[in-house]
Amino acid sequence: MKDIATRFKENPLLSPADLEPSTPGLEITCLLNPGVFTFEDKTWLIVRVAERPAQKKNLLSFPILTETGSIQIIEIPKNDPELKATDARVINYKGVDYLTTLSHLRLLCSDDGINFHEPEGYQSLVGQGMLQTFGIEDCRVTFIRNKYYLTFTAVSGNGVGVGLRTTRDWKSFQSYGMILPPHNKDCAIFEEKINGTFYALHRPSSVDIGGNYIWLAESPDSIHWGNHKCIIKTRENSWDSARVGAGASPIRTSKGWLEIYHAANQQHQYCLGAFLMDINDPSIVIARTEAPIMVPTADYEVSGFFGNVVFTNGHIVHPDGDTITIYYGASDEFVCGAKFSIQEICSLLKYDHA
Ligand code: MAN
Repeated sequence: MKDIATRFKENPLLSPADLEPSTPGLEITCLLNPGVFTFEDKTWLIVRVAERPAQKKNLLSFPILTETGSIQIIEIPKNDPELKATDARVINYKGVDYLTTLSHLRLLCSDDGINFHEPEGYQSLVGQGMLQTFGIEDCRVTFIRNKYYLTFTAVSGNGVGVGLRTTRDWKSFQSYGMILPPHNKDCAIFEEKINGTFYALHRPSSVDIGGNYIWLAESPDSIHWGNHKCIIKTRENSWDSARVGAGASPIRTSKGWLEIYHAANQQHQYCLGAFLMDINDPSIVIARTEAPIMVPTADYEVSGFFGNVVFTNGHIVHPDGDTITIYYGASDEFVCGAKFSIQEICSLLKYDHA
């Protein structure tokens, strides 16, 4: 299927072998889903680094964090009848779910938006406490008034929720624990307050009635969220039939807030689409793309740790006001870049399909 993304010819920009593992005995299995921001005139990625030990033939092994922050390795014989391992990303053992890798977040920067390196003097962000023992993932970065707000997925045996940390200098961080409890992820705070109120998109999941839909919430302080509204649902028999989730913060355009979102179908293929919200009241969805704007087609998107995935949670809007570079995770293993035109995305919005 054709899409409207102009992929960087340098893709993949980053592969697991490009960085050093955090800890002796672990390997980087996946580099994926970077949050994106500008700081000191450079483009920065806060990339998800997913690690595990080198896998032995008959053993499945993965790290988890203890509540005090040390790493513990769990090893399970592959032929154990109590092991259910059908998804590369998550397993169930003796009735308990685990992730097959442990993720932390690492800072990279670049002068040209293509070649990234790890600058000296900046530390990784790692899981802290009992709600992040399976790691932290997929960070969105929102910049409001000299402060960066980091919303990320916090995973533990207690469930998957949204954590918040803030920083001004990327060296010291303030942690606010879990701001949206399980099951919730894909949280992106708007880069402007509307009438003095913070807004965020997020993705609670309902196991029985309901589904995996995008919701909007309001907050007086970015920590306490309320007035939740469900604004974007999955569509039957479509590329976005199983799960939908927000990408990065919405982009202000003359037509409204433009959000690029990801969605999976029943076969776990992840594509990108877009929708438009009213500029003064983002709970009003004005329009939505019918077809995806990006579909996994390149080799590095089709095959990898978890193939057929393009997933974005970070972008840069260029000074021309029309070009955006999205950075994205390809097949849950590589970090890639692609350019879009905001006008072209807007031309594909269907005003009667919201
Ligand atoms: C899903 C996938 C994984 C992720 C977990 C926890 O299984 O998105 O990549 O690690 O959720 O967030």
